[in-house]
Amino acid sequence: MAVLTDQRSAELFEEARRLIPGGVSSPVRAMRSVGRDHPLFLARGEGGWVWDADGNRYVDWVLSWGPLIAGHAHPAVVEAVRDAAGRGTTFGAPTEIELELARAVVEAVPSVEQVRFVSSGTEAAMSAIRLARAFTGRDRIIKFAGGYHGHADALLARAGSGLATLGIPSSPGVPDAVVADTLVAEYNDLEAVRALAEHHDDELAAIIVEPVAGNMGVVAPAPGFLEGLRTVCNGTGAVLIADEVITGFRIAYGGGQERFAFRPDLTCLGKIVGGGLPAAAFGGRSDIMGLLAPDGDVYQAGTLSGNPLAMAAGLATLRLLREPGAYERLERTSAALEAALAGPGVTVNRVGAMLTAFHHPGPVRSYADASGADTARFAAFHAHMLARGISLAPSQFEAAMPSLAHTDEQLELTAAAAAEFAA
Ligand code: KE4
Repeated sequence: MAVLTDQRSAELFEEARRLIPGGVSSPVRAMRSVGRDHPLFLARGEGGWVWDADGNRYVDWVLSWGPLIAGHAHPAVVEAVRDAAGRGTTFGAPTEIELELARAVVEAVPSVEQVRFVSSGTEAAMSAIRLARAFTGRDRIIKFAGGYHGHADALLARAGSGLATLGIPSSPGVPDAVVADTLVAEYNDLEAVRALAEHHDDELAAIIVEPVAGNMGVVAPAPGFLEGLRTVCNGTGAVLIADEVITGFRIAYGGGQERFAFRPDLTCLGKIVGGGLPAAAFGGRSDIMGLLAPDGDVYQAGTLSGNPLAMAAGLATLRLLREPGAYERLERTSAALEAALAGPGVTVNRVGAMLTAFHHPGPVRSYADASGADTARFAAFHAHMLARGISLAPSQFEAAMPSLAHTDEQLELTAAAAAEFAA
């Protein structure tokens, strides 16, 4: 399945870059970190397949960065969205279908007693941080270097130096003052978190963590790390926020908090919960969620929050995940992909249906480890695979997202293409 030409993508990109900054609506799509001078424009997807604007077919392991755990254009999801659209696309009012998805989320995610819908993971994380600050009356938050929680100002911080490790902006346009209360620690370094918490004790509002890091590439929590964060929060009165935008419904139906049996106070969800349409959510303890307007004074709002089409897509997707054998199928496909991508000089980190093939001798147990990956060799691997019709995330620091739709044929094609690179 060789790629014939990408002329149409190149032509579309020439116009796109004039009308849209960088030609894309989200930076990583530009495919610059794998050395391409233009991205592929995609036109159609079906199951684990995707076609680009030139008609080339690829096995798609990106699947829109995680929402499509049922694959592209799953008939049940398409039918649910089509049916909902026929009754109106948005009302700006509460709807029964929104309540149905809220019920499903509360039933699925162990720590979530109440939930509110938003339109992106960024909104979910931003709202959870505001809520934690209101609940505690404190301002300082701890995030982890290499952790990504969307592009809200307070979360676009990278590590400063020294114990204070006060955040410094990781993007122009983010005022120093906004990240002055964002502390940055190393993922899996529980001692560093304990020291920060001791140093900032009664100023600490929250710790926000991905139960499995997915934005430095996949890095699993060290044994005791998540429980240790729970203990730190219990000791300081800070709110523990689990950012399950990737892990939610993916590594278990109840997400990382089910798989690793830890209990956050608030949880952010995205991607899968919207079934491929713009929806995300944040939820948790009702004594915290109850501070939200209109019951409480913490303001948070959204025109399209709880959009009925996105609710329909989310519900249809969760129904597919509740079918008997769904997670066993995901595990089989993910283990097979792990084996397909393994090879000399490659360390594959996998937790359930999220994995990264680091071009790195290994082990990769931290952001510092991940940062040592050979990104040039990864870029060559990515190009090699793309030329053979296999689409991997165009960054060494992202995750492959196996789905219920991927087939043995697609796994075999992937393994064969990867083996050629290693040869
Ligand atoms: P969105 O605002 O992109 O819906 O969600 C932000 C977000 C929050 N939390 C986690 C753990 C996330 O991974 C994300 C977004 N993920 C990236 C890829 N890893 C989205 C891709 C993109 O930025 O284009």
